[in-house]
Amino acid sequence: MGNTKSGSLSKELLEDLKLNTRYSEEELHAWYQSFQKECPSGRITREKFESIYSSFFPDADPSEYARHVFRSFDTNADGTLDFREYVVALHLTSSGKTLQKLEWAFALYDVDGNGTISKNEVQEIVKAIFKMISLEDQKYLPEDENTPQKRADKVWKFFGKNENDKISEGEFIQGVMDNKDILRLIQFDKPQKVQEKLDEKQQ
Ligand SMILES: [Ca+2]
Repeated sequence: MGNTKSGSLSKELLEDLKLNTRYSEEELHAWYQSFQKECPSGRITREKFESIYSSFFPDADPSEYARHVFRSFDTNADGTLDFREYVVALHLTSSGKTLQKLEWAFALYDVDGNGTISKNEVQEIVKAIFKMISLEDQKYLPEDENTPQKRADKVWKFFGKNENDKISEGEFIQGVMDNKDILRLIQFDKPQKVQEKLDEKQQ
């Protein structure tokens, strides 16, 4: 592997990222600098990722959710993210096309990576999402979705599934596209806020 000089973004990688994300050359250079500073090894470990994520949620416990997000980003499952994986992932989850975002959401929910989503997997992610919502905010959730169990039941019912059924990627994407309510139930509803903080951090 051609290891590029530390401190500068290789031309190849720059072209690649300009093509695959919405970020400009200037932004990518700036991101790269701060990435190098935070992660001199050129890779973000899961622990580092969790600690960055946690700093956005002082009143809650996002470590479980961060662990799932990290897994969904770490596509070759080597336990770290390099600069390219990191930038592409942030692009996809913040400003990617709807289909790309839903493919990512499917990967997030497919905890064991076997290509289908089980009800247990929905419960696991929803539980992690709840840990990021402060107890105060949880009081304002609608009655039929104010616990992880109720919310998972609601999602499962929407897809018309029996307890032991599975959801395929195609069904998942179609279902969410057909019903905005489901999108709201499956996602953590402050992604914009998180993104703003991430952007701030990159300055
Ligand atoms: Ca699965």
